Amino acid sequence: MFLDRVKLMIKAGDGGNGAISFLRTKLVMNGGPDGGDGGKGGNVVFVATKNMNTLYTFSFKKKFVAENGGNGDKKNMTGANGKDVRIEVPCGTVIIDAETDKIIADLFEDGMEFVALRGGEGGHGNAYYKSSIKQAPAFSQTGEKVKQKEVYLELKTIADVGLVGFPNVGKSTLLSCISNANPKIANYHFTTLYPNLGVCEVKGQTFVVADIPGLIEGASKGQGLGHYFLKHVERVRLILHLLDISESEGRDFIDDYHKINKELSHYSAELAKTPQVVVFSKTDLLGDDELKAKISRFEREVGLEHIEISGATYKGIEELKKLTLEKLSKIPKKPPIEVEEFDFDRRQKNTIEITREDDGTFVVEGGKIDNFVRGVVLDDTLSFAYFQSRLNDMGIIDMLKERGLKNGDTVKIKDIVFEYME
Ligand SMILES: Nc1nc2c(ncn2[C@@H]2O[C@H](COP(=O)(O)OP(=O)(O)OP(=O)(O)O)[C@@H](O)[C@H]2O)c(=O)[nH]1
Ligand SMILES: [Mg+2]
Repeated sequence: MFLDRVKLMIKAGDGGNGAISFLRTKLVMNGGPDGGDGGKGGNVVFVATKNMNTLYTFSFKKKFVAENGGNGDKKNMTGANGKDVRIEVPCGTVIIDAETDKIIADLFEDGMEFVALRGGEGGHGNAYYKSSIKQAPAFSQTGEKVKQKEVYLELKTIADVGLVGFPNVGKSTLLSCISNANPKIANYHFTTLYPNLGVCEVKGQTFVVADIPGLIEGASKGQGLGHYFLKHVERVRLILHLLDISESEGRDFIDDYHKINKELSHYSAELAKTPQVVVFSKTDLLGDDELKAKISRFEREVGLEHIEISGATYKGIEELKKLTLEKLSKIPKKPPIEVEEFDFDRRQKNTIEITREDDGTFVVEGGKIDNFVRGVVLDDTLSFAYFQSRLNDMGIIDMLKERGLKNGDTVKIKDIVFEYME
């Protein structure tokens, strides 16, 4: 099975909670606060590897969750940081935000890494809150909770060369002759059901060849499987366009040439501009004179660079490998897909927004608030007093007053609802 688009659920680890603890030893009865901070949650990291070429593994596993940070402990022990979850994907995997459909990364090169989601921050332990006024804070901060997200992975194969042509023209045969790949070859249409990749070596240099199956007339409009696979030709630098010059299936080979090109240009204007070399296959099935006559006709009517091969006798195979390498040396690598400036893992830590409900209640929201209320323990007077004084320090009371806050008005901050008193 070939899988080149999947939806995954990913989640970074939550931060660990800070601890509440006071030092107690034989010698010190009522020591100071020593609750340690919580550890940071693990990240979600995607890693490109050349050892995979489909997204097949994701048909079983679609959920990836990084480890949560450990909670802080007594004796100022910081919680352990959560382990990252590392997701290996084939080179050429594009990561798309399922919510906005925006591309967030293009992992085009082996070893490339992308941190998609960062783990939550650990909460501070009560030791952190000790000050000259609060000698014994009996509260700590909870770890930052992070949300899960959904992404699509879409594979746009990274190959240097794409083999295109009608079914049965000998694409897989050619791939098996020039590379280490061992594709299925048979005398019927759609033998190959998904793109095969092979590495071809010439004079100590290598390039990657992809056999793109299923292209037929109407492919760009969704006929057959071709349209589905055209995205794998998008990034090739050179197209080897195979034409069965023996016309073993009764079609006109020049007609085939135009039809395939039409599909490529319908799919994308960019693809139509990709340099091509025409490869005449199955030349062993023609006599010399017949072959010559057909080639002259092609030269008159089309006039594109071409080469003759036979997968049966190996004629032209070495020449084709050398020609391909020579061509590639002059064509620059395609750049990765441009990714828009966009923070997928957006956490607006500094925002404060004030709105009013129908009954006049003031609602305070925003990233800064999320962070701040993590430390409030409602049934602890010290903690609540700390919360109130921080509301002043942070300028939130002033902001509320600007919006018309008066004595007796109700204020809602996350789960905390209180009546304002000057
Ligand atoms: N005589 C001869 N037969 C060939 C040559 N190349 C391929 N064939 C035969 O043509 C048939 C189709 O070859 P494949 O390589 O499977 O063709 P394909 O283009 O990959 O076909 P699909 O995967 O169906 O798109 C097989 O029976 C091959 O043995 C050739 O150069 N000469
Ligand atoms: Mg094939």
